[in-house]
Amino acid sequence: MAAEFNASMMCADFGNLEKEISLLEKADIDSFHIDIMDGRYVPNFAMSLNDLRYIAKATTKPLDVHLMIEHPRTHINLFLDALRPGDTVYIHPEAEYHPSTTLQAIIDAGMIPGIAINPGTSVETVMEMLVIVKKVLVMAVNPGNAGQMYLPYVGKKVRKLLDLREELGFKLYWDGACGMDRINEYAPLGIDGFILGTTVLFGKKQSYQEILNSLRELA
Ligand code: S6P
Ligand code: MG
Repeated sequence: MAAEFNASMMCADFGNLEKEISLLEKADIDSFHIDIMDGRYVPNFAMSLNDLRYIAKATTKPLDVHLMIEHPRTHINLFLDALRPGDTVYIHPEAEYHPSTTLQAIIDAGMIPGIAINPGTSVETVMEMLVIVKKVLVMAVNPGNAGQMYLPYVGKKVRKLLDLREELGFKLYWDGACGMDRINEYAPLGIDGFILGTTVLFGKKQSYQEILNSLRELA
């Protein structure tokens, strides 16, 4: 199956958000990736609840909410209430005392549960959660900022996760420093999707349509 392409909306032009959403929809983006931060779990703020509410109203495409916040269980209902059934919510297991309780709350609300795995987190430490979740977001950069350098040691972990994917039944997505080179290398291995930010999609001379057309030829 062809890989999905999701737009990392923290990289969009916030002065023209409505237009950005409509151009990405016309280019047939698969979903909108929304990076929620608290300035504590990661050293940045990026997007927040009102941004999520706005995008949820502006599109019928699926949303992909990446929670980079401490103890997401405390505020999870605020986010779940802003979503539609079938949207995805990723948490970082390190940010929660009891991550599987939070994942259960996401499942009970009718959303797709996911975990994000940091570059420094090994597969072994999240093995039990891999059984529960439907999606895994593998971070190729440390969470918090767009435009960072790819951390090549993550490649070995991606291959390990691809091996486990069939057995455990989750989908695998790539987040961070994702360009043509990464897509060229990892799409043929069967990765399910890529989160696109400043590396390949935003702030370029080509239109979203042109960029996504050439990425689809690769994947
Ligand atoms: C990072 C965040 C990501 C970035 C995206 C940016 O904390 O989770 O979703 O927004 O990776 O992409 P790029 O190509 O600028 O690294
Ligand atoms: Mg993200």
